[in-house]
Amino acid sequence: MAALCLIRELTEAREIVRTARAIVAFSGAGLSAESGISTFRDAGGQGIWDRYDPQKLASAQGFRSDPALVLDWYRERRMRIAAAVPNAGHVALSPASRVVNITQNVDNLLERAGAQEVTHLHGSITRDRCSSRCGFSEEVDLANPLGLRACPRCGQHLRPDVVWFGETLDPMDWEDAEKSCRECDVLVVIGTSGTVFPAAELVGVALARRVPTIVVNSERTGAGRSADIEIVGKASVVLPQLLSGGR
Ligand code: BV8
Ligand code: ZN
Repeated sequence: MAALCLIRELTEAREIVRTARAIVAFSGAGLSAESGISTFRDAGGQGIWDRYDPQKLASAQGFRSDPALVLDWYRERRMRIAAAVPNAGHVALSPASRVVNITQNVDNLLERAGAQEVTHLHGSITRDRCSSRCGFSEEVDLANPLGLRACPRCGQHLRPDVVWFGETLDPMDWEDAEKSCRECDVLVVIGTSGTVFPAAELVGVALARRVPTIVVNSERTGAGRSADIEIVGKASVVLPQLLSGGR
């Protein structure tokens, strides 16, 4: 029965995508899960980090209280991302699929799959920036990430150029994302629990315009209840079928 539902939902969703003019893909950690990047909810895996709460580590407070611990966490994640390979879900979201990518993810797997102009609402783990915002920032070698170090311009600590809990999103990124969701004619919500705000509010922007909203998630989520179509399946399996239809 479930397989029949999946086929029906996928067929309906493909038709919506096929005829769409402006597709926005709003993604979360589930998009990179099959590339071996643990999600925030499933972070309680076997790794060292299952003893820590990602929300505490991904915070300015956490960095202030133990910068070395937080940077160790980012070091581990950076090396894992360097070793990861974009999965078929990332590839399906590449330029050929006419998709505007807005992601909560800080990894660079969409770019490595060929996607251009990805909006990273929560920043990017590929860069370090000055913790006192003096303006210094630089790309880091994900395969050989450096530890705690001083900003060469002002001497304060450098930190990953990501948005931590309790920090505001980059206004330009937020404005771009909201505008895309106001102008799209279909929103595909991929691999997100919809628990992190204000990012999760983007779904509401599309729903308020009665724009068709398609949720792709390996589990049934709350977002599915308000969406037009909920496809329960893995991103790397569903997205190539959903987006490969061309015009
Ligand atoms: C802010 C960067 C002003 C760091 C991250 C209301 C409005 C505004 C703010 C708040 C608000 N309510 C609460 C807040 C505060 C807070 C917040 O949202 N808290 C939550 C937890 C309640 N928000 C903030 O602090 C934001 N700042 O608004 O500033 C302000 C400040 C304070 C108070 C008010 C206003 C900043 C939030 C940004 C935090 N930074 N990342 C880093 O990554 O190192 S968020 C982090 O969480 C990641 O970006 C990650 O993407 C995200 C987790 O969400 P998901 O992506 O959804 O991942 P998750 O693991 O939860 O779910 C994975 C899903 O995938 C699951 O559904 C699973 O079923 C599915 N899945 C798994 N495998 C697959 C799959 N699906 C498909 N295929 C698969 N194979
Ligand atoms: Zn500085």
